Amino acid sequence: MDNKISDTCGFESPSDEDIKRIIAQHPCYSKEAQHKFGRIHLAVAPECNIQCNYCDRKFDCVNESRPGVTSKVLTPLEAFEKTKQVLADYPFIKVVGIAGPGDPLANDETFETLELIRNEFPGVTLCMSTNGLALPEKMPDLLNVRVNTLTVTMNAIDPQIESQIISYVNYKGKVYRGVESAEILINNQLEGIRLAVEAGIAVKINTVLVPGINDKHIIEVAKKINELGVYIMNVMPLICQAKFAHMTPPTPAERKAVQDMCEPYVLQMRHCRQCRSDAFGLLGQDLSQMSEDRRNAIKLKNQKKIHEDEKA
Ligand code: CLF
Ligand code: SF4
Repeated sequence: MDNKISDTCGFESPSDEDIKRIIAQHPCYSKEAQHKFGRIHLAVAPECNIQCNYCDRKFDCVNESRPGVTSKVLTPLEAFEKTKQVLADYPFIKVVGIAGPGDPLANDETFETLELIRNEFPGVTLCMSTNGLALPEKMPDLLNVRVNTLTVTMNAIDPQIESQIISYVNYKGKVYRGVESAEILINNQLEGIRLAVEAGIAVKINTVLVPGINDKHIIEVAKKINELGVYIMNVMPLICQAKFAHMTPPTPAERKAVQDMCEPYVLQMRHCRQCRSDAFGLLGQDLSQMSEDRRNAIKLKNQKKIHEDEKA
């Protein structure tokens, strides 16, 4: 029998109880949790190893984050200091995520940052969002820092369709284009997802709905990820920029129709806010975009609540 990857690197898979608790406190994995628990994104990963046709590299990774504002890239130490401060000020933040502005797995700083945070905060949920190209080879590193929740952006399982969405992949020092690049990406995504599920990581798939290209195909992605044991799927509307600047984004009704079609196969996330790669706070209440006064008011309100809870 094949060794599991978790066996080969001494990783202990979380118990079912741990996974349930992690999901219940994760604002993206649980509809209910979004109102109670927050996340902080650390923008430590500027480089990317693929080129999506809807991505303008001046901005955040559109596979997970809303583009339009360039995030300030932090060093691992700056990110660590920021995390310490934010977790102390806003204890309802339970998840620390890395989602760009490029691909986390194409940047060594991702793991330097996660290691600092894991050592200081062993109980925090570590989250990451990736295009999945480097996932199989980086899986030991993910397990080493104990990433708990992982998002892979997967827009197609058919290389012909995927090749219309990406321009190239840069894999092991070589640039691939066309169907060949799509085959490499899809194979690595599927293998990476398989390894992550096997190791007990709760996996989410983001799929960008690109009208006229993958709209009728997304149901095949849903069927496949159901087989692989993925927990939840997030169908995101295309943001039209770069090579796809001339296209028309899906309407909310078109997106809902795709979500409804996929729901029988895999749980659908319908509350995504396409947040920035440096966002923190509750989804839809991004503290990074608020004035100091407003942030302080929220901080005080929370401190008061904690004080009251302690007295009760
Ligand atoms: Fe961040 Fe993504 Fe983790 Fe959530 S976001 S890395 S899974 S902690 Fe959430 Fe934001 Fe949507 Fe992402 S609302 S863009 S799905
Ligand atoms: Fe852009 Fe993200 Fe695609 Fe990389 S993975 S090209 S950063 S959208």
